[in-house]
Amino acid sequence: MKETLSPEAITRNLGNRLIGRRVIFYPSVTSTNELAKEEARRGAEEGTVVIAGEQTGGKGRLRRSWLSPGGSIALSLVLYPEVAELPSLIMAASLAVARSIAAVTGLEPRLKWPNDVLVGERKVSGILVESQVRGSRVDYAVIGIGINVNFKVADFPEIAPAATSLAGELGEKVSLTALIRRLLVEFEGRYLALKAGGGSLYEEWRDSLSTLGQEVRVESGGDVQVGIAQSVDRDGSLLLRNPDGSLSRVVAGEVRLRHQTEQDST
Ligand code: BT5
Repeated sequence: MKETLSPEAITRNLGNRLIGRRVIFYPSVTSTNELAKEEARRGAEEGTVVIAGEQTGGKGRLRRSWLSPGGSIALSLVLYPEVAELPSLIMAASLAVARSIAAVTGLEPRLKWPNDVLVGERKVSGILVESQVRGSRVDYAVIGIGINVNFKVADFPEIAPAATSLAGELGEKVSLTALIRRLLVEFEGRYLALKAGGGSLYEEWRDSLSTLGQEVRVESGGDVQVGIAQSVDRDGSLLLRNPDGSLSRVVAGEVRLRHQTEQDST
């Protein structure tokens, strides 16, 4: 049976101080990030969550699109962080996604730099952080999270080769409400720790990245680099060991493991 989401079922006895005190649900929207940005511009309280049953114009990074049919989780969080906290938002969000999936399903997701959550080698979730910054002031930041939960990726040939869903992995449906609740709790813990100056977020994120130690091909702004993904910095950038032994820093980009690239080209 199809699960109908309700803000009451998500917020009831959640126990959070900030995240999800207010939940707004729409059956169908273009993009929850767009609605969350409108909420932020209107001064919505911090921690407001916009959730959709499906998105018709879901967005990825770099003007790519994100598919969110019914059975997905598509939600966006409204936050008002400090500038120095911005790079940590993707860390807090990706860890919260991975840990909530693990807690609710028993699967063991891994993180792929910079913003993917994988089960096995396939993408199960993507995260899009958008912020408006003026000088040293952040007007708002919106964290958009998409998770493939109860739909068949085989029905969407454009993503099927590299994507998976939780139900597809488990062979049974997962409660959207339970996963969203756990996600909000996992995120709040990390966000409040970040605000309090807690330092373990970066280490936890770094240690969960399956990309590190691998030979990778990085595409960034039309530029392609090949090397070993050596580590990540506290600001979230990737440190790449080049074939000549030097290190370069990649701030944003697309990473492919070399062996996958080779498979693609055959
Ligand atoms: C992302 O972009 O992974 C960020 C996705 C963020 C989606 C959330 S949903 C709630 C909120 N509202 C929005 O409008 N967006 C956020 P990127 O790394 O650029 O990956 C996009 C690429 O992933 C696409 O070009 C496809 O190849 C692939 N893709 C699209 N939909 C997918 C899906 N459902 N599962 C796996 N891969 C997908």
